[in-house]
Amino acid sequence: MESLADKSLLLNELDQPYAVSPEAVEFYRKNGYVKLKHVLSPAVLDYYGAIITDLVFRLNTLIKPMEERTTYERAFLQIMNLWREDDQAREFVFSKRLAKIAADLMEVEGVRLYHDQALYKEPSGGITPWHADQFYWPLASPKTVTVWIPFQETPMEMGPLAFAEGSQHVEIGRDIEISDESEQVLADELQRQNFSMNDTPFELGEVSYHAGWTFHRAGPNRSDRPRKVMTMIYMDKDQIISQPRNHYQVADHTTWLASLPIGSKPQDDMNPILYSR
Ligand SMILES: O=C(O)CCC(=O)C(=O)O
Repeated sequence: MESLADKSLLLNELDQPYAVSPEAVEFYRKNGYVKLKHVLSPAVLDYYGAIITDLVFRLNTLIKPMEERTTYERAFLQIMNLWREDDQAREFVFSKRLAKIAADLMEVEGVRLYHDQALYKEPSGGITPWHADQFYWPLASPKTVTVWIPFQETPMEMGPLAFAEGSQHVEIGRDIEISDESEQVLADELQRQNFSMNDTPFELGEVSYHAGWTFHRAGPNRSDRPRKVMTMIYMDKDQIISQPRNHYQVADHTTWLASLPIGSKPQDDMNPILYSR
């Protein structure tokens, strides 16, 4: 059990700004992602990792054996909007430190939460196929970014997140959902267009931020431990809801944007502003 003093240290860390260097902003603008070290301490990762892990295993409903799952289901357990389930998960998701980094990288005045999601790749979990997230989102501008936070050091055998550098600038494969087909078609196309790939381990405390249109994937989890990851998806606070272009976007409009009118801004109830300058 944390003492009150220890807990306030953790909360303070989640609130304090992290210095994003001009080089990191430039790297993100060019490559559509950036990996940043020493963003969260082992104490914060330990404490909130335990809370989020507990929620994941309590709320998870995907219990079929691996052999009976689709490629998507083999990739991870996916539990969404934990901030609405638990006050301590909300403390983590509402971290100003993490939200300000998102605003700094996107070079915007402030960010709203689109939603959060825990992505736990179980031991023997499969690949996360190549994809770009914004395919799923009825959002007008490309000013969206996901922070990917591993709760443990993540060596290659656990399936760290990998990125096709600069792929947010090209309009390939923007109509393909996560699937065996996306893995095949996008791997071929990204290679044909000579995109270099960053596929490297994550140290403890290191996180990545990737833009909504940046292509990314992850390898399988060959270790005997779950790859525990929490993510938050942020959008420019002035983001506008666009006409859904596929059935996933229709569902997202209802689930994450409260079915607000097309052309309007998301609202605080479902999509709170987490940082504003
Ligand atoms: O964690 C993974 O394997 C995939 C993560 C991902 O696709 C995302 O956060 O957008």
